[in-house]
Amino acid sequence: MIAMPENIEAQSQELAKFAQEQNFDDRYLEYFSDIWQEAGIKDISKMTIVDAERTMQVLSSSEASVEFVKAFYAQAVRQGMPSQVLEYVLNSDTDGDGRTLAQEIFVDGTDPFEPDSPDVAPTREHSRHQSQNFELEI
Ligand SMILES: [Ca+2]
Repeated sequence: MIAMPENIEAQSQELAKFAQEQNFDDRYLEYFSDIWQEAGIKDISKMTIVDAERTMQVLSSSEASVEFVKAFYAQAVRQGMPSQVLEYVLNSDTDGDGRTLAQEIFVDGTDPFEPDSPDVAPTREHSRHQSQNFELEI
């Protein structure tokens, strides 16, 4: 289940370091607080694994970017998220693609809540077709 336990401490430190370097603006902080609220968490320092699951569900159902997910948990670290909860989050593989959240946000740069298939690039074929085909409807 746990993919790389020997690195979890390093990953936690990495996130903590990232948190120190960040200066989130008010807009970000507002998004964060929406997520805490939606997940029903009032005190980050008393978070449990169940709470962590809920934050991941909320992030997963929102259209959060990788950067946002990283920033969100970095801010949580700053606000005292318990280390065992952080480790749980970092080790989680919500999308079941075999890569942990930590691997996805630090190494792959992929969405930790969506399985990725990098070999399947979206086709651009019809964008050209569409532009030739516009209609003046207004
Ligand atoms: Ca994954």
